[in-house]
Amino acid sequence: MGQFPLTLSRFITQSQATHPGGTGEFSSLLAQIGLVGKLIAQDLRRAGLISILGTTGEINVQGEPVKKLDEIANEIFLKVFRHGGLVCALASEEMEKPVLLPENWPQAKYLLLFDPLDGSSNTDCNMPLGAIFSVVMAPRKDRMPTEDDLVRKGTEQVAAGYLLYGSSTMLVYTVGQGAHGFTLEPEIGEYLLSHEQLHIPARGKVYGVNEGNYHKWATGTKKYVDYLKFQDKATGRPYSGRYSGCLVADVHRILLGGGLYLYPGEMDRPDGKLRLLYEANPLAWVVEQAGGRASTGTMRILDVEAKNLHQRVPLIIGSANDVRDAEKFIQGICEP
Ligand code: AFP
Repeated sequence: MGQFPLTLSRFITQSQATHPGGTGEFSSLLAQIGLVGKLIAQDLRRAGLISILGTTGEINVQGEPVKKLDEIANEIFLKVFRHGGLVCALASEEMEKPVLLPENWPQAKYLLLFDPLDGSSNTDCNMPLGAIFSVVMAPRKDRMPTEDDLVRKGTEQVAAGYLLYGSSTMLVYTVGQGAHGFTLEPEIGEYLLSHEQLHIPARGKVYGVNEGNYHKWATGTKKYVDYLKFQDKATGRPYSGRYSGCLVADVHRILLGGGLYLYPGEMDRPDGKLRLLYEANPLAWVVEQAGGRASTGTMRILDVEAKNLHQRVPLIIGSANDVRDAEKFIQGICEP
């Protein structure tokens, strides 16, 4: 009989055993993320049948219409972590202000930032969706964390990753020892190790970007995307365009097969659309841990100074050599 695949909790326990001082708390924290994933996936599977598609009529802090499923997913994160006892403050892309959990303090030492439902325009058409999470430590033991304590640089993350709701549900995470992927086995309700030590190829043949925004891009970005489409067998061009409207799904494809995803700055939106704390930082860390690169076009994402909870940032992420090429075009160092 073949070897039975490792479950998420067993994999984390084994990894922790190699780290003196490991308390087992990460194992519980990631198990709670896994539980969130199961609960949200369950709702998504039946969404068309139980009147939870469409919008709530509200506009969120990002100025976007709130989908019913955005709200449901956000509530699931809050419920699971409020009762989980490991987190004492949470911030979400969907909420203007963080939720502080004094009832979990001082024993809870983690702070959680999350995008509860990434790609929510995909909800009504049965396309992939995701969730993204980032964990940092509460900086002080002598007082409850404040909003400012959640606003941290990407290099300060202690765990990060995403849930992908596609043809299967996956959890991909890093705690700084590589990036690993688990697939939910629905029959037994367990996440099983399916992608150990992910490694992104140094170069790919796929690019993902919303080209409808082409006219708003800076010249360097336009030149780079034109370059990707230009035929040149020696450098493997043209690249194939793949864009789902769900960052998690697009980055996951690139993590497995190489290439790059871009959400660049635009004329009227120089920092682009994506959020530093809920989207760019956690995905940047996962991709770097898999050997890739994540950049604003001019600097490493993980080194960007975080100034506020809902800060936006241009994101170019994927295979190291592809991202380097994009940086050269954006910085005007390279011409086609
Ligand atoms: P939501 O998380 O608000 O649904 O936004 C999705 C997203 O942040 C990311 O998942 C997509 O790649 C990107 O926005 C799509 O944006 P455009 O519709 O502007 O291409």
